Amino acid sequence: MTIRIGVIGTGVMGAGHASMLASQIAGCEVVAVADADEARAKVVAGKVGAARVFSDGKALIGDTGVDAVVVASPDPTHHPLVMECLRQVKPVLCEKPLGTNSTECREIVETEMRSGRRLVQVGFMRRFDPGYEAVKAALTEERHGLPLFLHCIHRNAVAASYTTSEAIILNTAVHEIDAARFLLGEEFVSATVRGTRATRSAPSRTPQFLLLETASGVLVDIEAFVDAQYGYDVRAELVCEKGAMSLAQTHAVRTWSSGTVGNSLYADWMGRFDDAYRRELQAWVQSIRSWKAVGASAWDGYVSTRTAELCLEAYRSRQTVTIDIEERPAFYA
Ligand code: ISE
Repeated sequence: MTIRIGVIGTGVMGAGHASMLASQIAGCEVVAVADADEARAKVVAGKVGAARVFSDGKALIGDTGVDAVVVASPDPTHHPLVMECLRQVKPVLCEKPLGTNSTECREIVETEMRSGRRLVQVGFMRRFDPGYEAVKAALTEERHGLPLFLHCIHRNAVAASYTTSEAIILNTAVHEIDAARFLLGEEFVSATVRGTRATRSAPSRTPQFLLLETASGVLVDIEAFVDAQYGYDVRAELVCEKGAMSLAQTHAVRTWSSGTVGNSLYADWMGRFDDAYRRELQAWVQSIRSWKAVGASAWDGYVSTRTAELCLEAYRSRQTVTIDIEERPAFYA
């Protein structure tokens, strides 16, 4: 059975997902594309061979020829579109964040639980990155003993001019929040957050430094800096009792020139996590066929946003904030 997919949103992420689904993912076809900018949707639909184009995401979800939906439209549309997918009982892969706040995410969780079926996957693609997967496997087997520190770096070359200090926590550092939960398999209990001074290339926002503690006492630090100018750079090093593991950097090219040797960097996440996106999409399509959910759940979407919100509180108050996440419902075990 070929899964007929509708893609909502044709910006960088939506266009990327549509093209990957159409050309590299087995067991599916892209049959419909939606974007408020219908002309842009038409261009993407033409490239991926989708016959139907919509300017309204909800109309795409209601199309009887669409079996499953990718939501990659602007963040404020995620909650209403995912709620509509739940109403229409259609599996949905929603880009992060699941909602603009934890109340919206919680409503999705409650509605999905009432439906009795796991229909929502959140696009935290790092869970499908071979590097993060290898670190998780080593941790699960306790190959290097128990974890003590997780050092994370998340640098973007440039951010959109409207990006705020708050968005650096809610939209950028939230990746590390989810990745740390995925690796360590536990929740955070406290957060302290500070901004540095602003940089001269982006005076309206400050790079962020987050220090979080998990329930078992692992310390996780996150540098989130979206104006690093030189390229996209994501790193993580996990220090355990008798060994340490660091994500191998994946590089496009190594260059010898002018007396130096160096690796080129990807410009953004689309290149660095290309493999992770492909594996995420393939796993999602397979999960629809087998009705066995994979990846980050709606619960993970809720917890990551709730944790990021509390980090925001810690940033604003300059106080250490307690994080008290409710027990995970058995539905998401
Ligand atoms: C963006 O939305 C992403 O999801 C990227 O992975 C991240 O690096 C970037 O900072 C976000 O704005």
